[in-house]
Amino acid sequence: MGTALVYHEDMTATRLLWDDPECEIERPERLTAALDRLRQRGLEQRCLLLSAREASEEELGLVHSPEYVSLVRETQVLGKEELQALSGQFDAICFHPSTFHCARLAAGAGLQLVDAVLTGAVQNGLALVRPPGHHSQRAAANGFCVFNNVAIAAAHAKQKHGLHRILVVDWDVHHGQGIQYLFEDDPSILYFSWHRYEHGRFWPFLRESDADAVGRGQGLGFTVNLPWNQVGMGNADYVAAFLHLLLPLAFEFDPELVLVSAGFDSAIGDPEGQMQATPECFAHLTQLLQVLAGGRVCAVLEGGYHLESLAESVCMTVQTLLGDPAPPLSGSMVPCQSALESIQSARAAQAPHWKSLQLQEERPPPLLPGGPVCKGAASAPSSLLDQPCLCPAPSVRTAVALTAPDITLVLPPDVIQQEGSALREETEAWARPHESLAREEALAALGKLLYLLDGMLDGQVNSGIAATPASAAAATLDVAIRRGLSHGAQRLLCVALGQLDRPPDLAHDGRSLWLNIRGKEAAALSMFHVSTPLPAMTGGFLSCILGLVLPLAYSFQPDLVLVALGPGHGLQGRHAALLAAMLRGLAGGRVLALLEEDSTPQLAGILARVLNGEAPPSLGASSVASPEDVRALMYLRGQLEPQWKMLQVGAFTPQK
Ligand code: X5A
Ligand code: ZN
Repeated sequence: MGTALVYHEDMTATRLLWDDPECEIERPERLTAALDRLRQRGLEQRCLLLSAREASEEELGLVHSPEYVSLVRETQVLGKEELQALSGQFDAICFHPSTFHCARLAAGAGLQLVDAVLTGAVQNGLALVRPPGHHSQRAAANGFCVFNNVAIAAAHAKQKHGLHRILVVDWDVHHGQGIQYLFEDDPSILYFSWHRYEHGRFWPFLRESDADAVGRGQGLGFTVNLPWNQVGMGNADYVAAFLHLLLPLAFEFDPELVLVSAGFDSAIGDPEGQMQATPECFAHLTQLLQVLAGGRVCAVLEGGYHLESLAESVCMTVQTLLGDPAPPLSGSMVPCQSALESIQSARAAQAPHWKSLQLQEERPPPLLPGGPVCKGAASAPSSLLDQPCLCPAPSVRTAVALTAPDITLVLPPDVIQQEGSALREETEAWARPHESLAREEALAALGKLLYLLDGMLDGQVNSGIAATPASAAAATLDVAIRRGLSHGAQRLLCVALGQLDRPPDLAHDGRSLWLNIRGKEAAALSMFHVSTPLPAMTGGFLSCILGLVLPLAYSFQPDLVLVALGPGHGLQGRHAALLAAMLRGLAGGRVLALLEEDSTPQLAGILARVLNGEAPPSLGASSVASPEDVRALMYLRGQLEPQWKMLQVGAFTPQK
């Protein structure tokens, strides 16, 4: 469906006319650096380019007062001294004669992007704009921001497109207090912001940036603040915030559109943020948001002042919007204590308003009494975590290798149906230990699977789907795991649904993590051998994915993922699609899905599209997790948290 890139070079016009150390970082080169890098990477060429238009005064009036719009209009004819005097009336603002024009283009760019997405011209997009918007208020410029681009886009999406639920994700390192003030009492706009806070000692020094500001009136619970009280937050902290705070609320909210206040001053190297997240992290954040709202994601640039870091992070965002898999995250995935405290206090503040956060209130007793069940290695295999992952630059994004290619299987043009098969002798050699693989059909399926897996391990193919004969699902999976581990995978994550047992002689050496989701009780036989029941309802399924599967997967940092839908997997198509879409964030998207031979073409089709980068369908309003689901999850968290640190979310303290 495509990705829009909205821009206009006039937005490079506004610049600082006098000495002001606070404003000087917001320079025209921010836009040119980002755009040049997009060109260099061949990303601009893959987008639908839209030339930004000016927002009308009526459109600005969606969130700003007429008097304020007039005041900004009048700056066009002011001289330098007058501009400087007027700028002084606001905090961190430096007007220029071109400010009004640029700010109208910035707001207009957001409107155009929303229109392009909501009319179906594109799936998603990015608006590269100056000046930024999220600090601007109904009648005030603030923090380099003149008109509130994202707030205007949200109000427009409601008014002109009749939307009822819009999620605004503000990943800029500053608190977008302007957006918060504008929608404080509006339950149709869920505003999430994380920001450098340092207990109130960081700009804009507001009490209402803290986690206990949760909205007012009808809007209670629709403002979500995650204050960072230390600098140096990194990839693990950001991903943990998404998994444990933003995404549970976002799925419960079920937005029709996601707007991103995409500031990149939260990235490594930025002088304002002083954070540590690498550019790849923004690929992951983007990919995680793309599972919402049917993939309708509109990102609008806010801050980002380190030109190199900004340019790289913008590329990561656009590349992901285009459907490319996110590159693996570097560094060990262990959230810091301060981040966990912040996430926990935000969860506690929001818990009264969100069912998905009320899970822990009942504090169930351990499922199995007695001592620790984890008998694996005592800590994460750090030496293994440091090994470089296989480098993905595949020419084929997704390949489908089914044994009986179904003509009713509708695939996107760039998903290929694989014809090839591994050599007969080789296939037989791998099949030999398994009686169930002796039959001709089983061998044929295995040959295709091995060929596909080799293509993935060689880096020619990124992701794929292969068939397993019903009678030989476990044996086929066993061969796939062994072959993966002996042909280049350093760490293999296997998510097995249904009746599939862990291959008995698979070593607990840290090279594979086995997660079985099936109808039995929760158990962690070692840190590399986990099983949990399959939740029946959407709410339980979501908390299993966000609270267990992804934290384990992000902690383990696999370079190959196998997802097997085995006998009796009981997974609904849309749930399978969501699981595949989210696992695609691991291993650079090197995900192989194994389906039972008699799976429907619908299931194969939806998985192929999702693995190829299409958004999974929305799940709709979801039920809450059942007490049994919650108990299983809590039990496994308790067992595995010491080893897999991304599972950690601090103890829940119920509010009065
Ligand atoms: C959009 C943005 C930052 C203002 C900082 C003022 N504004 N010290 O990042
Ligand atoms: Zn910022």
